[in-house]
Amino acid sequence: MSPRSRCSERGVALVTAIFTITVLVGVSALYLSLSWDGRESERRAEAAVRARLGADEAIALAVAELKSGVDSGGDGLGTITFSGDDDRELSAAATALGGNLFRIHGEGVVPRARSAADVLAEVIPSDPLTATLRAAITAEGPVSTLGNISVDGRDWSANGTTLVGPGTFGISSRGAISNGGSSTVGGNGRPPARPAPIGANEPLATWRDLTDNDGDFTIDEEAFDGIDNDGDGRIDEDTNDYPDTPDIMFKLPNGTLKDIAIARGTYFSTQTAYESYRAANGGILPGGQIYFLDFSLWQPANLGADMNAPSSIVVHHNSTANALMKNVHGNFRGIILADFVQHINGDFFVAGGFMSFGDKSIGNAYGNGNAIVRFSSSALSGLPSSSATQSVRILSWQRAAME
Ligand SMILES: [Ca+2]
Ligand SMILES: [Ca+2]
Ligand SMILES: [Ca+2]
Ligand SMILES: [Ca+2]
Repeated sequence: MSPRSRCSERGVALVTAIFTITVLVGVSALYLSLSWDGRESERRAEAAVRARLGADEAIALAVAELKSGVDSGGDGLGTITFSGDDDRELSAAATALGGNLFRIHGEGVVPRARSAADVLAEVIPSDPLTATLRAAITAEGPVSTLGNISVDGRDWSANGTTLVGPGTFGISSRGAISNGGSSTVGGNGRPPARPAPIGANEPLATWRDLTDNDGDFTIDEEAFDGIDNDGDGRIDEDTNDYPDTPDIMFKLPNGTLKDIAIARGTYFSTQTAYESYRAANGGILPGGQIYFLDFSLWQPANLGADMNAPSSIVVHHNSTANALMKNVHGNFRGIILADFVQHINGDFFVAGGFMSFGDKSIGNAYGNGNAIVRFSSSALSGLPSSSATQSVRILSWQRAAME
């Protein structure tokens, strides 16, 4: 073999080696590039899922605020902002659309991905407590009216300014009713007058409606006492007497209204505590609440410098049913459940009704000044619920485009 041909062979081998190395390097680079791309797209896919779950979680938290009525961050009901140490940024905001409808926009942001969703939600309020009152003033004991008080059982609008129907009695008592001074009483379609027109007062009310309300062929068989007296599995389904307590009147177990008020921060064991609460709310008793005042003498009983909305429930009742509400003034929409009432002052205005639970041997004296008590079925149908949470129905849930 000539030196020339050996040289040529080495050249071929070198070229082959260089080519092989080049191919190997190329294949390796391609492999590395493909596997990098694969991991990156996996990371992006995982991030997209985390962002989407984050947006959904933010919306779920906003819905929880709407349900509970508790604004956890103090930034508005239905507004959520959350930065986790897991690199997630969650946010949601609820916008009221009118009625009970809300639009909730939620976003989830994580490294490599963002996601958003829009939800249309309807808040469904819990069933309100309902009170069937026989009159603007309903009492177990005797009732006397004095001064210039005007008691009107005709049906007024929820704020007591517009007459809407004939309504019910002005005053109903299981005992006697006397209308003294210049007081006037109206009801059942007749305006307040002196003497009270026929149908305005209901003295010696029996609380039996002589109707078989539950269809068991027995009429008025139940004591209104929170107990299933006839053992048919139903409590107070066809009653024959005055309800024993405010709880029983609402068909709740005894102690329920007090427990609700304690849970909602509207229970007061002293008049001082009640007055501090009222002062902190600008002198007005906020609406939509159940207030439980658990002290024996409330004097003067001030229900607010201006009328609350929506309706509230005020219970002034103690364990011996002898709490006294005296020198009542202010403005109120809803129902006042007291043991005894003595003297309603000149500026007092109530739309809704009064009901008292004290022993029938002790009287209630309503009167003084130009106080006005007006029955209002709409004020009584807008009472708060015994349930603290409302339900939320999701009407639509859409992924939103993000930049
Ligand atoms: Ca019956
Ligand atoms: Ca009945
Ligand atoms: Ca029963
Ligand atoms: Ca009963």
